[in-house]
Amino acid sequence: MSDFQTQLSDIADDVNETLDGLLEMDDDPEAQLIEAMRYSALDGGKRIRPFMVVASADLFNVDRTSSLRAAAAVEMVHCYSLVHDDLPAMDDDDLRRGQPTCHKKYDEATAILAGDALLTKAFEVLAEVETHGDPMVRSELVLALARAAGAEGMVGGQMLDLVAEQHSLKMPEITRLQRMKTGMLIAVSCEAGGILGKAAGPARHALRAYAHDLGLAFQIVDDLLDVEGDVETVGKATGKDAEAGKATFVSLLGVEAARAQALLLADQAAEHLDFFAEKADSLKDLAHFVIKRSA
Ligand code: GRG
Repeated sequence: MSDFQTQLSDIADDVNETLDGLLEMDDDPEAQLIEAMRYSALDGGKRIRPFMVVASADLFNVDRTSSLRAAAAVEMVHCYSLVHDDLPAMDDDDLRRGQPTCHKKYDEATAILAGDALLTKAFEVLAEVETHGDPMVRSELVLALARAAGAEGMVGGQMLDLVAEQHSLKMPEITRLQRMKTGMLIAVSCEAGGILGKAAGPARHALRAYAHDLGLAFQIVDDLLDVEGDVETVGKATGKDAEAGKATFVSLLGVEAARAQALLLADQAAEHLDFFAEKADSLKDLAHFVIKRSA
């Protein structure tokens, strides 16, 4: 395992432990809800967004308890989006992270509620004093995550994705859609470190620029995996975009040009971090990991 993969896996273990503590099982009659939340949020997933939160917070020497709680909150929002995205009313998928999707394991109503509860739990965690002693910092985290996840961010992007099924989108529209649907949660994951560390403008600007380019590179690779990946490796159904007749970066650019664009964006993302010198090496490594990933 490379140094970077060890770091990614160590942070994933720490985030799992944090999520495990935050999503405690009990034997109340509604326990199936917590069980479904744990099923959807623990075990599995690359934990890229939590890595971004912790690594960006490390740039400012933020206490690990704070960054892991913020990382767990972002991952809860991500997991909620996957649970809802897999529902029959949305993408109607049976497999996620190599396991039955939440509504297949439980039922649709439980999956809707588990998603709702993961989303709200994320904001509860950010607002708690254990996340940061300064209420302004907690409030800034809540605001940034709400903006990234809501109608002007991920949920708005998902709506655009549904609308896109009836229209053939061009490159600027696809870029906007993907920026909202996946880019903004990636952006807030990097921004969170700057918020926790009360970073000054130039540092925040560098992180924002990095996240912008990395978000697009991530999405291009996601589109490539949908075309070239196989279900066992990717852990979810592939070929869905072509089946739905959706225009993607790959359908518009072609496989080779899309791959070249992802590489260029990852290099560009890493360059934005030169501002932090070698302290940002792990985030630079992440940019290259994202474009080489097979799942
Ligand atoms: C339903 C509110 C709502 C939003 C859905 C993000 C999203 C919006 C849907 C997910 C569908 C999807 C596959 C989007 C492409 C990019 C993406 C988020 C891929 C999954 O992220 P990874 O690769 O997954 O980080 P893991 O499992 O590693 O966490």
